[in-house]
Amino acid sequence: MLELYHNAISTCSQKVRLVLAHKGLEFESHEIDLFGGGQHAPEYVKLNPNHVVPTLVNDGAVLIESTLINECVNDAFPEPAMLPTDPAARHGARLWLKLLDDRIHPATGVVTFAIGPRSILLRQPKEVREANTNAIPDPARRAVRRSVIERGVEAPEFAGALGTLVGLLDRMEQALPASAGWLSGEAFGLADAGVLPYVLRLDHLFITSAIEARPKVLDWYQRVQALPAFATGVAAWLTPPLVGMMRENGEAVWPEVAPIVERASGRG
Ligand SMILES: N[C@@H](CCC(=O)N[C@@H](CS)C(=O)NCC(=O)O)C(=O)O
Repeated sequence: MLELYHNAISTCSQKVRLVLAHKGLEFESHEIDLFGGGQHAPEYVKLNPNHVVPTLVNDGAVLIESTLINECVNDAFPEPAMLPTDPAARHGARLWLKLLDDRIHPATGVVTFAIGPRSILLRQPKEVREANTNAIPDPARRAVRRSVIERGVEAPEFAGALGTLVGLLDRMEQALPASAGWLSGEAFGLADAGVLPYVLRLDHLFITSAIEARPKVLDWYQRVQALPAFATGVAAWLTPPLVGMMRENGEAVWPEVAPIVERASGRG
């Protein structure tokens, strides 16, 4: 019996739902309202002391950290396999996961909060917004969150973070085979499920042209979106009004964002 504490739009939740869906696993859903501060509720923090989603409960075992959750799901439910069998190829797939955890996820937080839900958060009463920001346990993350909500794309952290995400697209373009092929090796796997939400987020923030400018990334993105697991694990959870609002907010700041994308492109 699987129970997932997650959020529809959260990248880390999307990557776990993609893996669960690819393996045909159903779960009892507990949606956490991140804009409303549900991640800081005392009963949730008992499960996930980092105040973040997702958390998967598998037969009473509480699993946190999306990359490690997906590894555990792949071990516990081996079919279809989502890592190659060759040790060096497994290492290659895991390098993508390490890159996501080390650099891409923090950068995505900056870019997302500077553009996407910023308008919702700025409309909240200041004391609610401050209470939710102050509840973030890590002081560095707390400071960055405050900075990007207050200053948007003008925040000092923004350009570097967006450059890191453009760098991900460039790495993918270099790594993907000329036609078809996956980041995880022969088949769609943990690296592809891990990367997808971050490419999707760029799309949702109106940074779509950076994806379209890289033919192998675009082909990979379209092939992931055609998988049944994408429909079940990602698309079914997206609410068009929220995605539409994020895209509109992205379009509004595109004049400031486009030159940063341009400068970062091809730098690796
Ligand atoms: N390293 C964690 C990161 C989880 C994370 O940052 N989750 C975000 C959503 S994608 C979250 O819950 N954010 C709530 C907040 O920052 O207040 C993982 O991979 O599970």
